[in-house]
Amino acid sequence: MAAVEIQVPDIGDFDEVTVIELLVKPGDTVKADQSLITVESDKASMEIPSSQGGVIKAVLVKLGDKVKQGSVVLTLESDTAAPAAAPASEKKPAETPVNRAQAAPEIIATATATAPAVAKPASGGATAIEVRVPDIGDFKDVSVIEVLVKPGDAIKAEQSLITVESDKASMEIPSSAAGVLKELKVKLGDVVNIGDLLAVLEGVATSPSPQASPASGRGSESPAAPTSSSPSGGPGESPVAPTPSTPSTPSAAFAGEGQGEGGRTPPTAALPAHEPTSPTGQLPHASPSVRKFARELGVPLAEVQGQGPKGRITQDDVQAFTRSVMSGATSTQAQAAKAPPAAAAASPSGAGLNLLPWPKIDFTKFGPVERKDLSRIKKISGANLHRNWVMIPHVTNHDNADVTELEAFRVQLNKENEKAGIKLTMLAFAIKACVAALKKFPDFNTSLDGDQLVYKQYFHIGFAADTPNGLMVPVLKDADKKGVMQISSEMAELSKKAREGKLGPADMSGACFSISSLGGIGGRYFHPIINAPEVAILGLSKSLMEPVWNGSEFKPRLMLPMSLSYDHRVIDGASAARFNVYLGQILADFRRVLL
Ligand code: CAO
Repeated sequence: MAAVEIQVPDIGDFDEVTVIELLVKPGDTVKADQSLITVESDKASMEIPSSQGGVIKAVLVKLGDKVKQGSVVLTLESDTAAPAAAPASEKKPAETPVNRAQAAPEIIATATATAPAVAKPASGGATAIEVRVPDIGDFKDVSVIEVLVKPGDAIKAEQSLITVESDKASMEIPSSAAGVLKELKVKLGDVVNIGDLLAVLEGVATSPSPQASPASGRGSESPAAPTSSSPSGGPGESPVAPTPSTPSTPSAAFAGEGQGEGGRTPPTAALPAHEPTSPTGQLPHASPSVRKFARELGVPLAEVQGQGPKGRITQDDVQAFTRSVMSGATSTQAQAAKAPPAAAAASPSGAGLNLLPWPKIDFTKFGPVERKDLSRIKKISGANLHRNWVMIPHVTNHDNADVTELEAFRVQLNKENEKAGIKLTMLAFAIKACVAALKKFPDFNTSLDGDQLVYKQYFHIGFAADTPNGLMVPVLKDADKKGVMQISSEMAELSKKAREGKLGPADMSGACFSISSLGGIGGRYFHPIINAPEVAILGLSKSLMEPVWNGSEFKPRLMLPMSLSYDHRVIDGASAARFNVYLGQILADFRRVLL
């Protein structure tokens, strides 16, 4: 192992910058390209990455220090051989105990300048909002290397629109206003400068105001999210981190389990429903890594109280916010020391769980291995599944539905509609049957919100879809108002979009109840995990012919296994059994749907 000094790399036109955040401490193991500190000039903040991996021996800067290119940030025991930059040390270790390693100039920048947005009245009460390139400091003629949105997209304030790159850094340019994207004025490869028109949004004047942003003050800041300037990126990191917007409302926070790859789709939040604080009209001030961290957890940064210098949001703040929401209070509420409501299954001490650390095993000791990064969808849905599994007291009721007649009816309908290319699947009937059961047992169509149950008067049904990128849960809206034919064709459309990674946030939000059907694959009964804040989910397995006793003889009947998981805080076991029995009755005789 070699001792190495990590220096501030060439940070472009920035002369002296202030250390505003320490992201590591002595003893930490860091990877090459991992961010070590955040520095800030008057124009941008950026993270200084480590040029190599190793264990940190000493951090040589502190908050508030001024640093510039060449300043030594820290020393570490490198986990690689001494770099070429320090050949002398290999020859004369006694003379040069610490190798000097020049960090690669890979900078992750956050635009902290104003992103002007000018509102112009348009027809129909809507407002046309022009979004321009904000003051991005000393960067000139930066190239558009990524376009993150498309016309028709609903844009949130602060959502990244494009990624631009100079020779020193890349950064995402956020929208300063919310609205529907009418026109994108730039394309890949275009070169842009401060003031260039990026996009025209159509929106209503809400907070933040679509009027021209003031030139100073935190409220006018338009922080962008992290990107790495080099295509080489860090290990396991996409070179340009997608910047979906953070959800700002509880409903957005539960926009389905899986999300699209490619950064156009907001992440699913890993947080339970909570009351958002009233918008301040100010955009949050946080470093790229903290933004990324917040996005991964689904934490709406606008609601986090920054405790760092100048109100900057740190990783600790995001974690504290997560803990407070997990315990049923927002950070502000937590400060007010409110008692957690019933929805908070995990109290602050419970949320910690105090479990043994995850086993760290060198698998290569036992045989050859290959490592692959989890897909983005797996990471997001994993966080959701884990939370739901831990926070919801699940019980699963298993039952069978006799679908002999229904299957015959389905096959007959499919024959009749073969020419029209319409194919009805059992899942479409199951969705319709679930709507009838939800109407009869309204407790299943609720969400727990503190000490209250929210009864929904609409019937949007989520269904789990297996896609090459992982599990997605598109939502079939207003299933009560649709026939089985329409449900089938919409399901086919949504499944196709899911497989192609084209589901938008609206396609995945608002579900009241979900169905996970493994019937096309196989298996008998399973334990589906509830998709919070829903309170129940139905798992369907493969139907098989079984001998069923009809009181006088065994008859072959097609039996569909149903596994209904329910949140025991909301639903009693008896209700769940009744729900399943009723569902079975409908599926056995579909005319009951009409009753
Ligand atoms: N019993 C027996 N056969 C069934 C069945 C059941 N319960 N459900 C479906 N089938 C049959 C269908 O009739 C079809 O057969 P034919 O081609 O002969 O008509 C075949 O299985 C394939 O059906 P399908 O899966 O394409 O269609 P679907 O409407 O049942 O399901 C979808 C659509 C999107 C839900 C499904 O493709 C899928 O992705 N399933 C996996 C869901 C999943 O991963 N759940 C786990 C979530 S938790 O990790």
